[in-house]
Amino acid sequence: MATEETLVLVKPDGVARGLTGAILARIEAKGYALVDIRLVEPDRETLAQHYAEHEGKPFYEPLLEFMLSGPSVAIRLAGNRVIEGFRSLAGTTDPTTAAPGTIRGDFGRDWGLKVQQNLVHGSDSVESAERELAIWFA
Ligand code: DAT
Ligand code: MG
Repeated sequence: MATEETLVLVKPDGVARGLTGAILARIEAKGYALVDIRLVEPDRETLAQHYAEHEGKPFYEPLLEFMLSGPSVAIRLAGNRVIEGFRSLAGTTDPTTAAPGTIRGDFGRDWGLKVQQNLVHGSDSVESAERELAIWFA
């Protein structure tokens, strides 16, 4: 058994739409452990660190603006292969085409939806998880 930790964010759209509880229910139903959880209002510098890999891409500025638009919920989540497992729960990046049964597929609204409004973030590797957890749970 490979117990791991990952960083999950319920992004501003998820918090604003009152979906934090529904998202947490899926995480808990899967059996993952909430190690730490907090409401966060990150500044631009924190977000620039978090999304450093995307700097310079066309969606970078809109992504940061969106992430600055309201509070998020940051979660330190533990479980067996939780990094891959949470990304599977979340679904693919674009909520318009994310599979039904996933957080993004079920809660992503199709009208005027922007790709960045995809409700959650999950680390994509052990290295990313360590780096991102250090940013959000310093
Ligand atoms: P993920 O969040 O699935 O790991 P990512 O790391 O490639 O996706 O991108 C980070 C965020 O940036 C993603 O959650 C939403 C936004 N994004 C990615 N690709 C995009 C695109 N083509 N247009 C608009 N926003 C995009
Ligand atoms: Mg990513």
